[in-house]
Amino acid sequence: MIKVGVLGATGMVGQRFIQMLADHPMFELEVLAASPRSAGKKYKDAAYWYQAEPIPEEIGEMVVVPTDPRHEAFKDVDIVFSALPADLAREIEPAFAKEGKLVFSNASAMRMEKDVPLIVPEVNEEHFKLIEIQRENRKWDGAIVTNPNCSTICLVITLKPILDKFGIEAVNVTTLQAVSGAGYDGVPSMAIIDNVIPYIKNEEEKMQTESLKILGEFDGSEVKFADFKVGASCNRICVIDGHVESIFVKTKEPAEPEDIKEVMDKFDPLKDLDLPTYAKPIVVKEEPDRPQPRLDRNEGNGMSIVVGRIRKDPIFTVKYTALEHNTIRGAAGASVLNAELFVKKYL
Ligand code: 11C
Repeated sequence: MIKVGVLGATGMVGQRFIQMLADHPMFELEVLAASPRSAGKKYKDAAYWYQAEPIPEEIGEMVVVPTDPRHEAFKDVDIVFSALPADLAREIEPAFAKEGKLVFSNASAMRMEKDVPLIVPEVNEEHFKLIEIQRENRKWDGAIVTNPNCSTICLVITLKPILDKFGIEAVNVTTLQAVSGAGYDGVPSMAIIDNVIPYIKNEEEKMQTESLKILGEFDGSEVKFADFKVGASCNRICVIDGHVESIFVKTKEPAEPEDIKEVMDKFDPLKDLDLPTYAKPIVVKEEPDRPQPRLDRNEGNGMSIVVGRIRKDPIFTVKYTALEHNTIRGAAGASVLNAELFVKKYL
């Protein structure tokens, strides 16, 4: 068992990390770290209780420590999962990497750094090789591995089988994003009932740039970004968990909706690795009114993207609707899967 810690353990994504690591066959949850406000308290008294899933009792009794890589609690920890806000992550994650820890981060701070892998295991595991360059550049014994923004993960998983088979010329996506994506600030935003907020700070830029890094090729020294354009339009809606995306794709080679369905259905690149958190990446639904967050967000324990309504588009080649559990597949589950794959194949 590899001993692990969670940074930002009391937040919305931190809680998801804990639920996913509580009884994990590869990782032993050793340290819960959070801000000075929470440090010294039992976890059950420090976290805001928002998630529906319960936290095991023994974890509730653990005492939260500060996010300090030199704190003795981290001595035997090899991996830390980071659910820190971006501004803190930029300062704290490098300090952990410098102290020899492998940081699997959900934060946006380091994602677009040239020597930092931005990984979706089913899509670009070869980008893990950037770690060697990162360690050499930064003189770290540890390393930082990031996962993308939740909306980006949903998009790139569905694009990857299309790109591999037909090539892509252009992508347009409109998102309908759940309030849990906004963290605790999202809870009061339930006041958006009977409303839609057509703006999420930096979200469109992240989707438009992160996607091209992930779908780009690592040439041995750097990632060459994918050569098509992604246009995104992002909206907040009054759903608790589950981001929905309307995706329009113009392919290079001709493709019919049936062809797209077939390549998505067959897409299962890591199925033989027996990774604990892995689930079939894309589940295609035939019913015309699916996917829906309440019915479909827990498909594959929240790790599968559910796709429906694959159909022709008169301007693009095809269009479809995709759903992702944003705090599992789009956040904590993404980091945990990155770590599982890394340990299994690259450590
Ligand atoms: C949202 N996608 O739903 C955001 C939350 O870059 O990891 C995640 C932000 C990020 O508001």
